[in-house]
Amino acid sequence: EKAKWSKETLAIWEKYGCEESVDKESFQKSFVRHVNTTLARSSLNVDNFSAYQATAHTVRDRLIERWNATQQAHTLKDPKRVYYFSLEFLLGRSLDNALLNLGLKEQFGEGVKELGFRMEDVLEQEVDAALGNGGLGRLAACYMDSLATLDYPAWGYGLRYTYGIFQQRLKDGFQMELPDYWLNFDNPWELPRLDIAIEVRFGGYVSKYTDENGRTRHRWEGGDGVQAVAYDVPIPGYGTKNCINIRLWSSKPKRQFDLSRFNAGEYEQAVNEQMKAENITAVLYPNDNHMVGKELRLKQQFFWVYASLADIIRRFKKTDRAWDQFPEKVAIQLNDTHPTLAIVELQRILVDQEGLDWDDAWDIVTRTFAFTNHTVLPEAMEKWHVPMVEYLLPRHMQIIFDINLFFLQKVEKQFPNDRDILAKLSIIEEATPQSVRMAHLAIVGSHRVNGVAALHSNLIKTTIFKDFVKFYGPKKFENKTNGITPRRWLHQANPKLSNLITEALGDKKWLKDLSLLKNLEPHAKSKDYRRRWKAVKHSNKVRLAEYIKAKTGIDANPNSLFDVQVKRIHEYKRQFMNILGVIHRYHYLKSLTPEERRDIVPRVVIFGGKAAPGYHIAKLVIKLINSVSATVNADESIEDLLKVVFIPDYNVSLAEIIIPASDISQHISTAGTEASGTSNMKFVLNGGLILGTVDGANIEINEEIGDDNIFLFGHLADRVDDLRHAHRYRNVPMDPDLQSVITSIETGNFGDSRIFAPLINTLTFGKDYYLLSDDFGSYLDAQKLVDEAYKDEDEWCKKSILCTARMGFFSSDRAIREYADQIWDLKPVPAKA
Ligand code: NTF
Repeated sequence: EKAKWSKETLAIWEKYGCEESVDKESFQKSFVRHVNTTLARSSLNVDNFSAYQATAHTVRDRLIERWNATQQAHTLKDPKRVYYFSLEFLLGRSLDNALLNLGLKEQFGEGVKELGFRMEDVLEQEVDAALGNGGLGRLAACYMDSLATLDYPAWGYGLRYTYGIFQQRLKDGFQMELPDYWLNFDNPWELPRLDIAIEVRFGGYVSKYTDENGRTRHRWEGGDGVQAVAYDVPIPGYGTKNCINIRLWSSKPKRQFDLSRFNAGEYEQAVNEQMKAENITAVLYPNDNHMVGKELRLKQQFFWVYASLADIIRRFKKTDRAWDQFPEKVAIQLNDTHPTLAIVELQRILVDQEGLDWDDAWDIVTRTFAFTNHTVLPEAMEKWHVPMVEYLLPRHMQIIFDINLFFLQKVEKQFPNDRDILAKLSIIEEATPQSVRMAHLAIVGSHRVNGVAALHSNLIKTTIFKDFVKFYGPKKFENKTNGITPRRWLHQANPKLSNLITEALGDKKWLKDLSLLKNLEPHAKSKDYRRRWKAVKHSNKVRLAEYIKAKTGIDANPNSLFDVQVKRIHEYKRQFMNILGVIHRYHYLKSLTPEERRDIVPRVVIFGGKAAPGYHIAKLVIKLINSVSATVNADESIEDLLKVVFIPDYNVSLAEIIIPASDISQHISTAGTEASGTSNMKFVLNGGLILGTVDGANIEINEEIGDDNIFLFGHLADRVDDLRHAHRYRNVPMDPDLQSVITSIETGNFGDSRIFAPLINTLTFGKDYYLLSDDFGSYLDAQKLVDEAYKDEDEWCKKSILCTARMGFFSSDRAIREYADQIWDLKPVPAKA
């Protein structure tokens, strides 16, 4: 286009195409302009929220510049790109993150102050983008931060839900869910691309025909269409000009409405189609580690992968390359099995539309995809009923059967006459009705499969996917231990600690190379440094105590030991064991003489987390925590020795307040159930110690930080099967300490005990599947060690510093480099200054 323009025209473009400045004055100029024009407000009518909007728009302008420059540079260079397919991106707030990653925090902070606002208040106005449930969605967000920071050519693809994860309120100690209508006000962190709209189809039928070469071909025809409209979310890297993109699809009706019906006066039916179309991306499914086989969810998955693949292929086709080069330009990472239909859809495009032979197409497909597994829990494994898939996606169902047929033929060849292994490996589960096992499809259609922590990656090879290892050999399966971004989880969430670290290390290089934190170790020996480290932790605890007071009315004394468990509420995560331990502590405290009490370390036990709306046992755990909280906090005889707090509506921005304030946090899943955990990494990075089981990434954290700096307890993963077997077939007596706590609940010490019967039954009739009784004794012992250790404040502080110093490995930068080198074959492409 440019070539066509006259010199004069070009000169005008260049004159005004210069970058927006980033100094204080230009901030103020943009801010006032946005107040007056974008917000259409007079300068006399600006509240904190308007100040947030004006600041956000000012930052957005600068973000878009970088976004444009990066996309242009990548288009020009046409390198291999990675596409991260994730049904969840739990981004949280964007303003503070953008200010820090762009290096604008100081001058813009000054600028806003002179205009009469405090940056802290401005930042508080932003609502979280909460398009995820928990660890899986937040991991995707950390990975995008690292991909941008390391200059990798990468895109995220996901859905733009109108409603994110529900907001949690408490009523009489019970969880209540409120819709998260996060788009109520304008969202400055997205760029609507209303011109990029892709028609997606459901239903219809398959027709067969013979092509000019005499080959039998298939065509998917008919069905109902909806539109996928693109919204782009810029993700700025830290200390680079690169800014990558997450493209989120929103569903819109194909036509405004059915004109014939409208003209016939059937207005309601006429808008029906419109409403149905908009339903698809209306709401995020609120289940963590649990599959619910709803048709709308399957529609979401297909809608998303269809639009994303069409978009990727459109980009690929611009360069006129042969199809066999597709995997040299495109890597697609499947974040769990949610996007597995992409494997089928790419095969359909190549065979039905592009006319490739099945085998050539399949080779391209398998070289393109790689699959990350995030859980071994059976209830989380995605399975779709064949009749449902057939009805919504008739051609895809045929292709799945064919993929399975060719796959099983190869299995048969390798293991002749082994019926058993065929049934075990089959993509189709033979039940009534039949189901598609999405994990099997994902493995067969990918060149690489990975778990998310060392133990987990070994477990998938020896348990759920062991027969695939027999067939493919072990090389297809590898480990990529999760990581977290130190930009958000230390620099942004804990600015005081970040400054103290920078001061000790001399510069901020550690934010891009977290292994440099090891140079903090010698400072653990400095008394003065320890004093200042402690002061930072204390002020973070004061900040959290203020938040707790404001939200719950509870007084949490910052001089107490802050003991935190914040994560989704789930039986396998064992918040139930934690609160039972609290009851045990409460009874113990009540049994002490005033003399004995003087030796007690006061504790504040803090809980937070959402339960899936249909998960009744998890909801009862929340109620029990709140009942115990009410009893204990009201018991004046206990004074400040024990406080129990449930902080409602745990989310990313709340995590940013809670995590830096923790002394000890609990990661106490039954061994072998938590694939990795990522908050464990965040706590330790912030100098919090952890109390945990030998599970997930706790194990690797232990290896890095050393036995002296972590409190591990409980049975190991290889004992779990036997212990469960014992509960099931023998009469194992309950741990006596646990028994007395249960009796206390049943006596009514924490309100009407009948409410809690189903919860208590999980330990008895439920055969204690998560092994609370087996681990309770060693849990209480570990808690005693925590109490003892905390009495020596100075020793504790040394441990705290060493924890932070030894966490370099857990940066998401390390994880992303491993993916890029070992799975994607991807090279950085800086967009340059
Ligand atoms: C979660 N899995 C795991 O439960 C966590 O242990 C892990 O840290 C995160 O993934 C990120 O890898 C899921 O949410 C899912 F979907 F697999 F159930």
